[in-house]
Amino acid sequence: NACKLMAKQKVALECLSYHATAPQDQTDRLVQDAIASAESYNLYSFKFIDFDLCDDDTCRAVVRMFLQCNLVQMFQIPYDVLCRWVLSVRKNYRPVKYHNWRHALNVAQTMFAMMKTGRMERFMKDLEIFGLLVACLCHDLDHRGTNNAFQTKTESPLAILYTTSTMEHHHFDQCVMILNSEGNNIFQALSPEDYRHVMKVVENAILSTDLAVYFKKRNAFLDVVESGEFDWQSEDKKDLLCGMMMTACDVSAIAKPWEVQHRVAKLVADEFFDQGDLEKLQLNTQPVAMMDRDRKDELPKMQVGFIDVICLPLYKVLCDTFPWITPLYEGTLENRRNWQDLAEKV
Ligand code: 5BB
Ligand code: ZN
Repeated sequence: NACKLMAKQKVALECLSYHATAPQDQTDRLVQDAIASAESYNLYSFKFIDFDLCDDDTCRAVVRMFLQCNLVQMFQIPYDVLCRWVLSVRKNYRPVKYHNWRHALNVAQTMFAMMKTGRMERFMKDLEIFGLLVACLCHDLDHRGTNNAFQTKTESPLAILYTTSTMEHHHFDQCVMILNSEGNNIFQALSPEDYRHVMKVVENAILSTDLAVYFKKRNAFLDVVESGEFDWQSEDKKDLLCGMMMTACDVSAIAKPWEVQHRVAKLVADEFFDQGDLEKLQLNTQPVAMMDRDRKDELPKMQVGFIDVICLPLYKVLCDTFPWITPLYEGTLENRRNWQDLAEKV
């Protein structure tokens, strides 16, 4: 426990020097900005791409999603607080190759599209939609481009603090820290009961983005679906569903048009290779194939494995239950064919 306390202090100190919320002039500018339509940002589409958006537009697109879900009015979010919070969240992502603010935006947009175009909002309470959007935007906060196994291997303070789902606990901590910063609490008008509920939704959702948690919960989810009970209202079932939706959004780059998927997979690979380099240099160990630059020819084969083991089973069961999200399944199948073709060329 003394160990944990030390670790906590180390993490706190490290974060103190890095963390800051958005400055007032930046907030003022976003508050004044006109927010373009959801259609102009292509927010309703499962083929949404962030590549052509400038940094300012990424924030405007997020504000548009909140407006479009009527969350500002419904939960009386002061508009300047919403704008400051969005900018603060963006600021607390690091400029790593894949797990950066753009990834968070894409995950949130897929959640928005699943709710609206995928017609899943009818199974959710407004407060849960609010919580899920927040969770998507915050789910990888302060990611360092290295995974849980790396934290454990390097005995990082974070790994001492949290032995399982190390990074995901940290992402949630960062999320809470931003909300608790002056002028950033978009939940400020909620009743104590709603506040507790939405924080529970956010926590469950962020912790569910650990792939280990997904594997642990997937069978329970399949059981619920197979039992044919479409009553998603009970608490545990709702938590399971929210967790599966988070994973579906987190990996949704795999369902994008081929050119986009190809480009994003390169970013994922580059981040993995950077970790592999650290392992070779700092730890003097041989990284797994996925993180070994010298084995980049195996990328197509690994993507096929990723699709078969993680993505298609998830999208299949979700589509069987919620048919309007089928574009995620079809897009993934199409990319599987492309990766398989490339794998056969090597
Ligand atoms: C994933 C689970 N892992 C513990 C072992 C490796 N696998 S994998 O074989 O399915 C795999 C997945 C192998 C290579 C991969 O990318 C090579 C570029 C991927 C992969 N993962 N491909 C992707 O396009 C994406 Br998106 C992802 C998800 C990456 C983030 C996963 C973060 C989980 C948080 C702990
Ligand atoms: Zn993520």
